[in-house]
Amino acid sequence: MEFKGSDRGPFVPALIIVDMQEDFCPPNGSLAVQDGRTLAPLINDLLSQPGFVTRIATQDYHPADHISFASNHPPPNNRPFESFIEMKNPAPDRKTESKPQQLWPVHCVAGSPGAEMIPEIDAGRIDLFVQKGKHSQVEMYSAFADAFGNLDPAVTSQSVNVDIASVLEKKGVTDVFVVGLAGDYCVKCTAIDAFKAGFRSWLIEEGTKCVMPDNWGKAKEELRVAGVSVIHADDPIVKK
Ligand code: VGL
Ligand code: ZN
Repeated sequence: MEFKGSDRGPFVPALIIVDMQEDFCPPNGSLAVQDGRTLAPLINDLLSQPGFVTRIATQDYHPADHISFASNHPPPNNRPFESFIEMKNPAPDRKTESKPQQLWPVHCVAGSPGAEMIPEIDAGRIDLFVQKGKHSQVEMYSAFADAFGNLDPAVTSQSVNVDIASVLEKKGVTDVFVVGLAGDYCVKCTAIDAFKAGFRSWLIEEGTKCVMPDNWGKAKEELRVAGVSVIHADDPIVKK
């Protein structure tokens, strides 16, 4: 892969495919994103491009008692998609900090069929699977950090199986390309945190779909303000 610009220094790209899992896809996913499965051909095309120094897939990977599952909370404030509960920072020195957490249907329970990658994705080309959201008491949309932005491995090692920023740094990655599900949650947060971690961050618009499609305009603005470039699949930078 080649960058068609000039004077930007080294270009060492990585691909991050976010949460292309059964529970996020029709027809049977418990948190299905409309047309989520239709992203597979474009993602496989990206996977087949030779330029990426690493190809990483993330998986939402929750314990059954995860704080984001509506059914783990008492009524009346336990309506999936609608209710929010107060979530505490799991960092020992930040326990007084809390923030509202949206509730979801049970999804992507570790080891369950819903947590599996969809078989349409060419998993043989994926170098590393990042499993996130493993800590029962905290949400983790981004593959880089939990909902409180915790980066200390002493805290995050309970939420995620690998420190993705270190993996990318060791490979000399300069640029991260992000696709997958869902554009308004895990894809957005992962792309923003990639930029925060010091990588140029590119989100390929045709490579994502939103839980709530009406959210995409607002999400794109948040991404832009946060330093992420939302680009198209046929832009020169993603062409071989
Ligand atoms: C996601 C909601 C809850 C996502 C994960 O992958 O975008 N959304 N958990
Ligand atoms: Zn989740």
